[in-house]
Amino acid sequence: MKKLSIIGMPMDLGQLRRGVDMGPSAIRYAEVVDRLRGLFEEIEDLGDIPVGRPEVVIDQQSKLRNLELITKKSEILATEIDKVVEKGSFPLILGGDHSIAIGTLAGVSRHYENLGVIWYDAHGDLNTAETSPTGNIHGMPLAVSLGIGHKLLTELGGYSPKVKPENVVIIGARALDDGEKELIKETGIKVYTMHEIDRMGMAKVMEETIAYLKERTDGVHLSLDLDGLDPLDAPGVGTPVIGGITYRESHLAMEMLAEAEIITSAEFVEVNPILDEKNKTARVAVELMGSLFGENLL
Ligand code: 6HN
Ligand code: MN
Ligand code: MN
Ligand code: MN
Repeated sequence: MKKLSIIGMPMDLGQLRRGVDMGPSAIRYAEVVDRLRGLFEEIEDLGDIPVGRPEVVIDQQSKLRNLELITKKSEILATEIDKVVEKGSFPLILGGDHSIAIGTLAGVSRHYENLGVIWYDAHGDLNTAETSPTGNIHGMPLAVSLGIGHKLLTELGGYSPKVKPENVVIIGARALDDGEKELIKETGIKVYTMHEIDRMGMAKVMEETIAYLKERTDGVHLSLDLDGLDPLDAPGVGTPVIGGITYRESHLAMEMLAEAEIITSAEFVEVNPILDEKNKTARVAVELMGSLFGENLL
């Protein structure tokens, strides 16, 4: 695509560790615009959606932490993204914790008949208020986008679901909760856990993913949680899980997506500079964006 629009979503309300609200700043500090400049005809940075840093409010009825605020802020994000897609620009969203995906997908998906989603993550983010071990909404955005969860969230943008289970591919899973495993079995979502990545290799995983999504979708959103990578390569995340995808495997995955030209929107989430080592995780995020947008293609 010719034009890229960057939007920062400094929201940390989907979990309990403060600091992930500084993700967009850390990614900009890692020179995201400079890195991507040659890869687009035009890049605009639309700045951050104002979120603020309110104290934690627990929704007593549903036990969903910060439900109202997340809903409100996600609506604003969805509206901004909708405008970006409308004008034919590629939306790149900088998180923020993974709860931002609820707003991202609400803004993007209305423009597609069959949006595909690649969920690159150590986690499934398929919890509901009933199955969640924490009440943290960043563990729920994929379920919400499938239309499963609290109505305030699933109905965001005035339509539901945002994605069909058969259009979703999870890559890198290694910390699935019991309820999430059940939901995966029920819905038939395609999942490549670390086990499959080890057995098949990342190249085969991506080949299959690309072929699968290409034949059934008319656009693909990449939701990349930095904790999908191994904490050695991406230490600045709130919920690290050892034994993750390596730096090189991740670049290979991004390069194959660039070659296939299937990605139509993307978000990079869960970068927490407070927990990071000299902004390493933000730098890795920017490097992966470079590969995703084709900097290594001849
Ligand atoms: N993320 N499954 C755990 C929960 O609280 O539901 C962890 C979720 C992590 C979410 O990393 O985006
Ligand atoms: Mn529209
Ligand atoms: Mn996640
Ligand atoms: Mn995760």
